[in-house]
Formats: sequence, C-alpha cells, structure tokens
Amino acid sequence: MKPDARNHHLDELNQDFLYHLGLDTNMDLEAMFGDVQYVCMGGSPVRAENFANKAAEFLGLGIPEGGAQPIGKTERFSMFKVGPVISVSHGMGMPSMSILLHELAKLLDYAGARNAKFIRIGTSGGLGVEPGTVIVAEEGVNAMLKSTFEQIELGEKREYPTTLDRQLAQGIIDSRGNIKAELGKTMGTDDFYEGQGRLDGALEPNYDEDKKMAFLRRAHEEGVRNIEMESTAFAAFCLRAGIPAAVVCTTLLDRLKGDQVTSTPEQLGQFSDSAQCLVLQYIRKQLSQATV
Ligand code: R2B
Ligand code: URA
Repeated sequence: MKPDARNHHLDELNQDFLYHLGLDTNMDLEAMFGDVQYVCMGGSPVRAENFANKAAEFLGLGIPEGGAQPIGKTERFSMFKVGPVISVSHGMGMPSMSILLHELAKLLDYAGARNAKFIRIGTSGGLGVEPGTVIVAEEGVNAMLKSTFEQIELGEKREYPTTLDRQLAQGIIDSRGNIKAELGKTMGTDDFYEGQGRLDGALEPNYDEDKKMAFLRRAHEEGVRNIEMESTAFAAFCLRAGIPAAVVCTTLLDRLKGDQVTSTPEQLGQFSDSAQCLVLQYIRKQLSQATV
C-alpha cells in the first residue's frame, strides 16, 4: 500500500483487531507476513487451499507435511501462506471481498510487506470466448458498462475508477505458454442471475431473450470478454491503495450461447487449473528474475 493512501485514524488504535481474519497487531505480524510479495485470492476456500499446495510445488518450496494449513480463523475466509505467496478465499461478491481487502491491506502494512501485488484468480462467464479461456482483465466495468465502482458512504454515492495495472496484466499474458488466455474487459456485477442477465433464475425476469442478447452483444462490442462478481470493487480498492492488481478469471461457459454451467466437474477443475497455472507461471518467472 502506498503511504499516502494509509488511513491516519489507524495511528490512534492501541491494537487493531483484524476481526474476520482472526489476527491482531499484538501478534508478530512482521515475522508471519513480512516477506509476502503476492496475494492471490479467489472465491472458494477449497480453491485457496489447492492453490497454496500447487504454489508450493510449482515454486519448489516443498509441500508442508499434511498440506498447507490455514492461518487465523476460517469462519469467513481461509488464508494460507507458502513462501512469499498468500492464497486466500474472498467469498462471493463485492461486499465479502471488500472486507477481506481492507483487512489484508492493513495486515501487510503492519507486517511491513508494502510492495505486494494482489491477483484475483476466479471463475466467470465468458462473452464470445471458448469455455476454459482465461481472461486477464484490462480494466473492470460495472453492470452499466462504466469503468467505475460505486459505493455509498454516509448516505452519499461515490464513484471510484476501476483501472487495473496494465503492465502486470501484460506480464501475466506473456507467461501464458500454451494456456489459452487473452486480455479483455471484465464486467463485475452484484448478482449471478438477473444481475448477469440470465433467464434461469427463480423469478420471472423483467426482460426477454432478445433484450438479454442485445445487452450481452453490446457488452462484447465494448470489449467485455467475461462477467463475474468482484472485479470492479477489487480494481477500485487496489487503485486507491496503490497496490498493483490483476484479475485473472477462467470462463466456465460462453454467455452468448447460454446461461447454465453444464461442464463436468473434471472440466471445471481443468478450467480453474488453467487460471491458477497461468498466475503461477508468472510468479515463478518474476521470482526467478529477481534472484538472477
Ligand atoms: C464468479 O463465480 C462466483 C459466482 O458463481 C462469483 O464469486 C464470481 O465472481
Ligand atoms: N461466475 C459468474 O459470476 N458468472 C458466471 O457466469 C460464471 C461464474
């Protein structure tokens, strides 16, 4: 986090309880987290654990006996650390992820790990791309296709830009090897069903197939290649904090062809593996360049 983004009110606290992580500033956070360079996050706790074990193997750190173990409490988020990499789950949607981002950014600031990059590795619905393609976001756009994240603070609406780090995105794309990956805009919504224009939610929608397709085609024409539920809040937070950030999401289906996720568990596993491997290939390259 850049120093001028840091909340000066924190200086008034004797002790800061990072309540949802189950950590606080009376712990030796510097010893625990001072060497962190990459924070990788995704929705699911299972994927966070898998990624931690995969990172340990991929980066030659050796898998700890019994696999990576969570740090802090696991009621809300599951956080693992292997070498310089944190792997943590953020739940579904922007409110859940936003809580994690505040506590993680404070944690790393207290630990003195002030140059860490944040990478969201997630799932999404593709737009005009073959399922399994990984989209590395150029920027986040909201459900109105605007490059902003809107937050209500004390009864007032505020808009924050959702620009992402282009150099980091390009670096990740350049590490793709034979993984199918491309750059594109990522649309972040507040719902999986009507918020993403699906016609398979529980309630009778206020739109029909033609209206849905017209919107999805317009989004595609404007450069959107995938739709998920966190990118705009993630991009806006990291930009305000001065944290280099990337959103790397696999696509589970092509929304120009349908709404239902019909892939088998094996296919879904492969899809999410691709996004994780792409990020690990990038991190491995960066760490090896740093040690030359
Ligand atoms: C992608 O997948 C989840 C919904 O299925 C949500 O967290 C997202 O962004
Ligand atoms: N996650 C989403 O948010 N949307 C999809 O279509 C698939 C995964």
